[in-house]
Amino acid sequence: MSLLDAEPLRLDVSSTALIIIDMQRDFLEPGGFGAMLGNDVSLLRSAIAPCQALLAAARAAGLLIIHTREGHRPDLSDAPPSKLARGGGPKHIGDPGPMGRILIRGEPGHGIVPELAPAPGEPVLDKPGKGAFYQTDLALILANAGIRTLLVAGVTTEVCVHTTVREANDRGYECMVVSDAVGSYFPEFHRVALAMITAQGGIFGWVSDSARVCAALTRAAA
Ligand code: TIU
Repeated sequence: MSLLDAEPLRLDVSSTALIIIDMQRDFLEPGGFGAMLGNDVSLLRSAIAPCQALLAAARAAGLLIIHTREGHRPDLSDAPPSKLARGGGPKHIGDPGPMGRILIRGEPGHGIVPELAPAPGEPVLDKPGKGAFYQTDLALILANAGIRTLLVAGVTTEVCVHTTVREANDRGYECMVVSDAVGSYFPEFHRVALAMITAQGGIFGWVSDSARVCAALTRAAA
């Protein structure tokens, strides 16, 4: 399978995984960390319905589905001081927020939005950084499952999605970023981040939309 031959998109379900990045309440819900920093969370919430469609199609096709969450230990020992110091707003990681301590594992705001709740058996990966490969067992999980291609969804397009795609690209994975299933607080960053992925003949990977990817999954599962 080549993702270059994407008309119509063909997917090998046995070597493809769906990874949904950081669809957490703290980033997506009004009153969460993202909203507290002055961001318009509706720009991220538009990715929820396409992610739901992808989840349903991926589950029906029997794909490996991985969910990630960005966050830290309650004692913050896994958070670099540089990360804790930045943010610009009145609140920082670890501070009390409306949904518990901000981006701390186990707190309500750290959880995945209920619309995209992981199903039993779907790995949920806690990551301390932006990239999903950094200090996690993602590479091991993918290798054990024989995965070569990642369908990538989640937030935010230019931060955790991009970092993960770059990490995956250097490790030899094909990445297909699902344009309407990713989102950013900054529409211009979203647009340019997607353009950067496919520039120069697919410098980091490929971009499609949820309708085409779901159709490909449905065809592959038939
Ligand atoms: N998941 C993710 O992208 N974390 C961020 O901190 N994103 C921002 O855009 N800030």
